[in-house]
Amino acid sequence: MAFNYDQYLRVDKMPTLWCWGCGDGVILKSVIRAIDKMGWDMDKVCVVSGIGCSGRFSSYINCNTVHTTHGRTIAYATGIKLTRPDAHVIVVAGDGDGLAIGGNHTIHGCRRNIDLNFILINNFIYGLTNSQISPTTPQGMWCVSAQNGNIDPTFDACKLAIGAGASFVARETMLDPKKLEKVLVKGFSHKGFSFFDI
Ligand SMILES: Cc1ncc(C[n+]2csc(CCOP(=O)(O)OP(=O)(O)O)c2C)c(N)n1
Ligand code: SF4
Ligand SMILES: [Mg+2]
Repeated sequence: MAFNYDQYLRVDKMPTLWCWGCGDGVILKSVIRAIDKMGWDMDKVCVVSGIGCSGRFSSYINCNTVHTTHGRTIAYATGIKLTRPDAHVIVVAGDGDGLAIGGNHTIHGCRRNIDLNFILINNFIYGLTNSQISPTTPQGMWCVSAQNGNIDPTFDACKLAIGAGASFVARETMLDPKKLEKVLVKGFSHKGFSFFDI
């Protein structure tokens, strides 16, 4: 039987604002299937997202949601987890949000190893603002803010998370949604800071 996504989505918000073919929708569906596998009550799930195309995540999933300020997802999520330890808190941030403006917060979220699930939607670019370089933009790649190609070395988000003390670190692509779902279930089952570089 086909999986019924509707019960997990705010169908009144459809269609999404994401471009046709954007991976964000694939990640959203994988997260929903992983939540379903976990058997979590959606009244106990809280999704905290930042600003960017990835930030739209909290608009479409039908649970407790907070669409926060750019780069400050972990501060909000930490407060929520401290006041509601029974909640399953999922943070969604872009590579710009989580590694540039919010990089400092990401480091200390990993270090504190709070029981949060941090999903970095790493599309190697500032998507929403029309493609400026981010810390993960491949070297040499053309961007609106690097017309002759990005001169900066590329940042490895997983190495950062491991070094900072996250106790679960995984990298998976949205090109393999079934595998992504399994990795999400593994991280969601982990107690401590789960870092997903997707
Ligand atoms: C404090 C602040 N600075 C800058 C911006 C402008 N801004 C909005 S989204 C964004 C970057 C988005 O890139 P990323 O986090 O990678 O998300 P994506 O759109 O790629 O999912 C920026 C710089 C903002 N909204 N707030
Ligand atoms: S600009 Fe990029 S990240 Fe944003 S919705 Fe379109 S394809 Fe997705
Ligand atoms: Mg991005």
